[in-house]
Amino acid sequence: MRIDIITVEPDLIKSPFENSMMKRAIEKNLAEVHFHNLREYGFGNYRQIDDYQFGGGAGMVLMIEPIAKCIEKLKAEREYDEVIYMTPDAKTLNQATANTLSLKKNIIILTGHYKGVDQRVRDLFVTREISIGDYVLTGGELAAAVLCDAVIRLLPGVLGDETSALTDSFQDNLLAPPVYTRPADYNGLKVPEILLSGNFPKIEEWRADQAYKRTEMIRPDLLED
Ligand code: 6GU
Repeated sequence: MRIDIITVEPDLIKSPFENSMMKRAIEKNLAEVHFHNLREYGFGNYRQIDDYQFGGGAGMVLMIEPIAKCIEKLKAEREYDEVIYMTPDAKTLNQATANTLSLKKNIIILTGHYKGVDQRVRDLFVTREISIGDYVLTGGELAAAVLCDAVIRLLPGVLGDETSALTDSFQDNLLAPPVYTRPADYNGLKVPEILLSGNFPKIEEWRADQAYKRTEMIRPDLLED
């Protein structure tokens, strides 16, 4: 999978890709990630990329031309399955969307800043808009890194244990059950007996029950869909 990220703050977004799982995925050539500094497509000596909004109002808006130049350059080089715009005024990211995107070959992710982008960018280029939750971030960069993490870890070969992505919270729309490791007794706080029993069918039953109870308690909304 190839991901092209268009951003005003490349340095802000790079570090998650240089560590841990995403770094390994990139080193193993399972994911290819490229950063494009929108500023390089700006106007004039100051490389201007934003301007005041028509109709008045606080906050600068990213202009269409620099973004169009960058997207059109990329599209001339290869075909893209999606152009995703990260913005708080969109549907929120969930596991189903991450699963869908993990099957794509080439995607562009555009991250907004300031008051966002000129609406015509969204009308003309964007195929999907994603928010990561009901709160406002300064820019879409961290949100884009979150999206990439959720997607890249699903690519075949990225996670060591092939089954582990399938038993994540949300893969079945349930929260994950509690997990324990050594010691079996910490100052009298004991690990549930069933986990030490070696009875794997019973253990799976217990885990499913715990996942359901935890979901009912913390995220009953997940049980509604
Ligand atoms: Cl994608 N961008 C911004 N700026 N804020 C957000 C967001 C995205 N998702 C949640 N809050």
